Amino acid sequence: MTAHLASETQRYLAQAEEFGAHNYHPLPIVVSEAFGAWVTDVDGKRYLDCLAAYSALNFGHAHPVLVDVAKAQLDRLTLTSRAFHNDRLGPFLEGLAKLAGKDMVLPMNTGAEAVESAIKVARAWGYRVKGVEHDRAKIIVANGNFHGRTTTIISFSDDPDARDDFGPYTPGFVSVPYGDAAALAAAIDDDTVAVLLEPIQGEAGIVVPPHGYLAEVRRLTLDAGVLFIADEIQSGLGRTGATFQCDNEGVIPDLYLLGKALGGGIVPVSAVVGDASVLGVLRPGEHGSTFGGNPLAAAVGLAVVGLLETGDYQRRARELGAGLRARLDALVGRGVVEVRSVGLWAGIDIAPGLASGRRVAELLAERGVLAKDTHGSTIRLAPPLVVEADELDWAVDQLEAVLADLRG
Ligand code: IF1
Repeated sequence: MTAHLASETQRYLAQAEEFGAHNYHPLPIVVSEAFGAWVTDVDGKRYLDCLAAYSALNFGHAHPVLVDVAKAQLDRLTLTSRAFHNDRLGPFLEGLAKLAGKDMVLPMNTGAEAVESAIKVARAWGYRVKGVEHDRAKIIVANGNFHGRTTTIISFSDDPDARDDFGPYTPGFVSVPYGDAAALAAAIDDDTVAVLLEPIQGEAGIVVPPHGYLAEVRRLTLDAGVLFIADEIQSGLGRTGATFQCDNEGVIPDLYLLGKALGGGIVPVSAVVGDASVLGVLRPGEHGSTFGGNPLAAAVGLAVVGLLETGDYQRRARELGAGLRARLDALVGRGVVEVRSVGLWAGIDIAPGLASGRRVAELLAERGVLAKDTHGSTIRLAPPLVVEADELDWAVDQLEAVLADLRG
């Protein structure tokens, strides 16, 4: 299988196979360095990165501003725990809160931690503010969701790969069809404390709900006294041409869940961002994290906020995304059955029977384009927002050629 690969790559593949848990099936590419939208493997081959670590690299690999901030902080202070204050956390919390137009930030590390934190906050808010009977809180989620890999989060997943054999499962979640506001309305009852949704479902294949769905969810949750929690961990921070995908729908959730690109592709940084009326329910000692809000993460996170405040990355995603979408639409009927995209985030459904998404990703890699398949036959494109128009054109040229070869 790997005989055709260069020797350096083969060596690393064998090492990972022998010593690593087999919870992934990566493409046989061993990246050793990267800058901007391009990565280089151990054998010197260059690839255009059209995955951007699932949108954790919105600002590209080794963004100079972010690397400089990280390097400076490494020589000053990297960790204190939250037993003490540090001089980087406050500026980050204020900057992020103001970027989101909210009062308060709960800093964590991974996206799943932000989701888990929001579940705890929503439940505590339900009992302490809304007056829901203890241990009866319910949170409405959507079919096809992906919010992380912890046991509570996979308890409300409907993906067998994500949840099978990991029970017993955490109760208190109700799943409804994504995009169906009437179904969501019918699921709300007196024990409902929150609705948790991805504004666009990423892992499901960049599933964009009908325009107006999120606004209707916001109206329903406001009317019912239920929190609206938007998981913008993948859709947020410039990816869809706005600071948050909720902005594109004119919606302000009670809580934004952020992660991935918040750490600039350098350190894990996540956060729950919301109003004091919600996040203020937490009391000292009720929640925390060893690394949450550490000075290195906060320094990088504040620099990321600075990049987003320019609006440049959101504009690039909008403008470049329009050109990308036009190119991809031209592939429909030529090996592609459907394209979904917002900003620089696209899901491309390959014609059934032509090839699996995995096979298309392998063939794209041979041509120097890194992309990821999802759910069988969808290819995701999510390049860093620093990508150039001609590079995107070149990437679509490679996809066009792969499809032409497959169609024979
Ligand atoms: C893997 C998927 C994407 C996320 C949303 C929370 C999290 C994620 C909307 C949790 C994380 C990552 C996880 C990573 C691959 C990637 C992924 F394929 F798994 F589903 F993006 F679609 N909310 N998504 O997308 O954040 O704890 O990972 O920091 O598990 O392989 P995390």
